[in-house]
Amino acid sequence: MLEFMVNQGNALSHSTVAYSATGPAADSKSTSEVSVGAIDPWYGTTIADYSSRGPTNDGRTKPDLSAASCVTSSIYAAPDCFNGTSAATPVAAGAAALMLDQFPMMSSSQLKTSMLNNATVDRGVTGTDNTYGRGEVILPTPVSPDVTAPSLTGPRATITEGSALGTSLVPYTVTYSGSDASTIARYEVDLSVNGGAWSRLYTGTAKSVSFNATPASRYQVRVKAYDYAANWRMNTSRTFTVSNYGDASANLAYSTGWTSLSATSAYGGAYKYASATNASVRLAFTGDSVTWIATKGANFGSADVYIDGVWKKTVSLYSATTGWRKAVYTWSNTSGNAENHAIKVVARGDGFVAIDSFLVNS
Ligand SMILES: [Ca+2]
Ligand SMILES: [Ca+2]
Ligand SMILES: [Ca+2]
Repeated sequence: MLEFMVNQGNALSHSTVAYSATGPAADSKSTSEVSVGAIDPWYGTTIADYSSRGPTNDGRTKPDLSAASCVTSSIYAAPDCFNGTSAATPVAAGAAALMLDQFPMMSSSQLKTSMLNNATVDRGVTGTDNTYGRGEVILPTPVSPDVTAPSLTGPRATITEGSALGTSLVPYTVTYSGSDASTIARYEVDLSVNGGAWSRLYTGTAKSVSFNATPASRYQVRVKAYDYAANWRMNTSRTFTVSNYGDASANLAYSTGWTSLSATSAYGGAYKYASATNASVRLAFTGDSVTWIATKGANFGSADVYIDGVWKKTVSLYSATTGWRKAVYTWSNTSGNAENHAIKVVARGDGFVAIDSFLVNS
């Protein structure tokens, strides 16, 4: 049904649903949009008869909230007042601006959620309704502003265990962790290569990010953690580089019984393998982490890995399909600084064990 009416004697208007606008002024499906009902007068608790009711034509509850209307100002002095949802909307916007001033890192949709959850008082029927929305905007008692920067551990960069190397590139994972009383709003992670300018690697709330490193290049990562009040702390890693100790490296001390095999898919074009129980290889290195690169396959078995003579893990190289350049094991020290350590791989005798390379982060 189409109804026509005369609006204050000035213009011919039409209405489709009682109390409802003929069309939306903005996309009310937007997660950042706030539809505001008018409580008139401002000192009352009752919705104005002119304030649009929900639901929307597609059944969503509206308005989102309500705010005071019929307010006085330098322009609208008592006994006159500025009314309508035209007045209620800037009242809600002013409250939103105050909340944003306290927590400037909130996104618009987070601000909307925070307003609904923390700055409304229920009106009308209990709970969210199609007349008042979540309720009337009443700002809570101000809390002491957060002026404390987040705490931040890391960043720490290590070769990604379980990954497959490229023919040259080495997948790295950068980890870090922040905490804050008003929670972490976001991290910004930057990467510098060979002392060059910082480039943005990541922005978001995840506590790790990946990048590919080239052996012998020098890297630095830095992480900036923001809380919602826009306090921040930034930590920068030391400069690090990945050193490749290939299967034929003179630094690798092999027991007897190892055979070298050329394979174009292997890292550096070759790997060594052994199958005898206790066939072993040892690498003494200086770094903060070491990664064993191996070939995997159906005839492959497992090996025990020791760091500085202490058993760490039994690693299986079995795979139904052949896997090349696999980072099968990564060990990291606790300090994050380059130290002298040794890794030893000892075959368990249940199949082939492959040494393709050891990569050291130094
Ligand atoms: Ca209600
Ligand atoms: Ca803080
Ligand atoms: Ca190799």
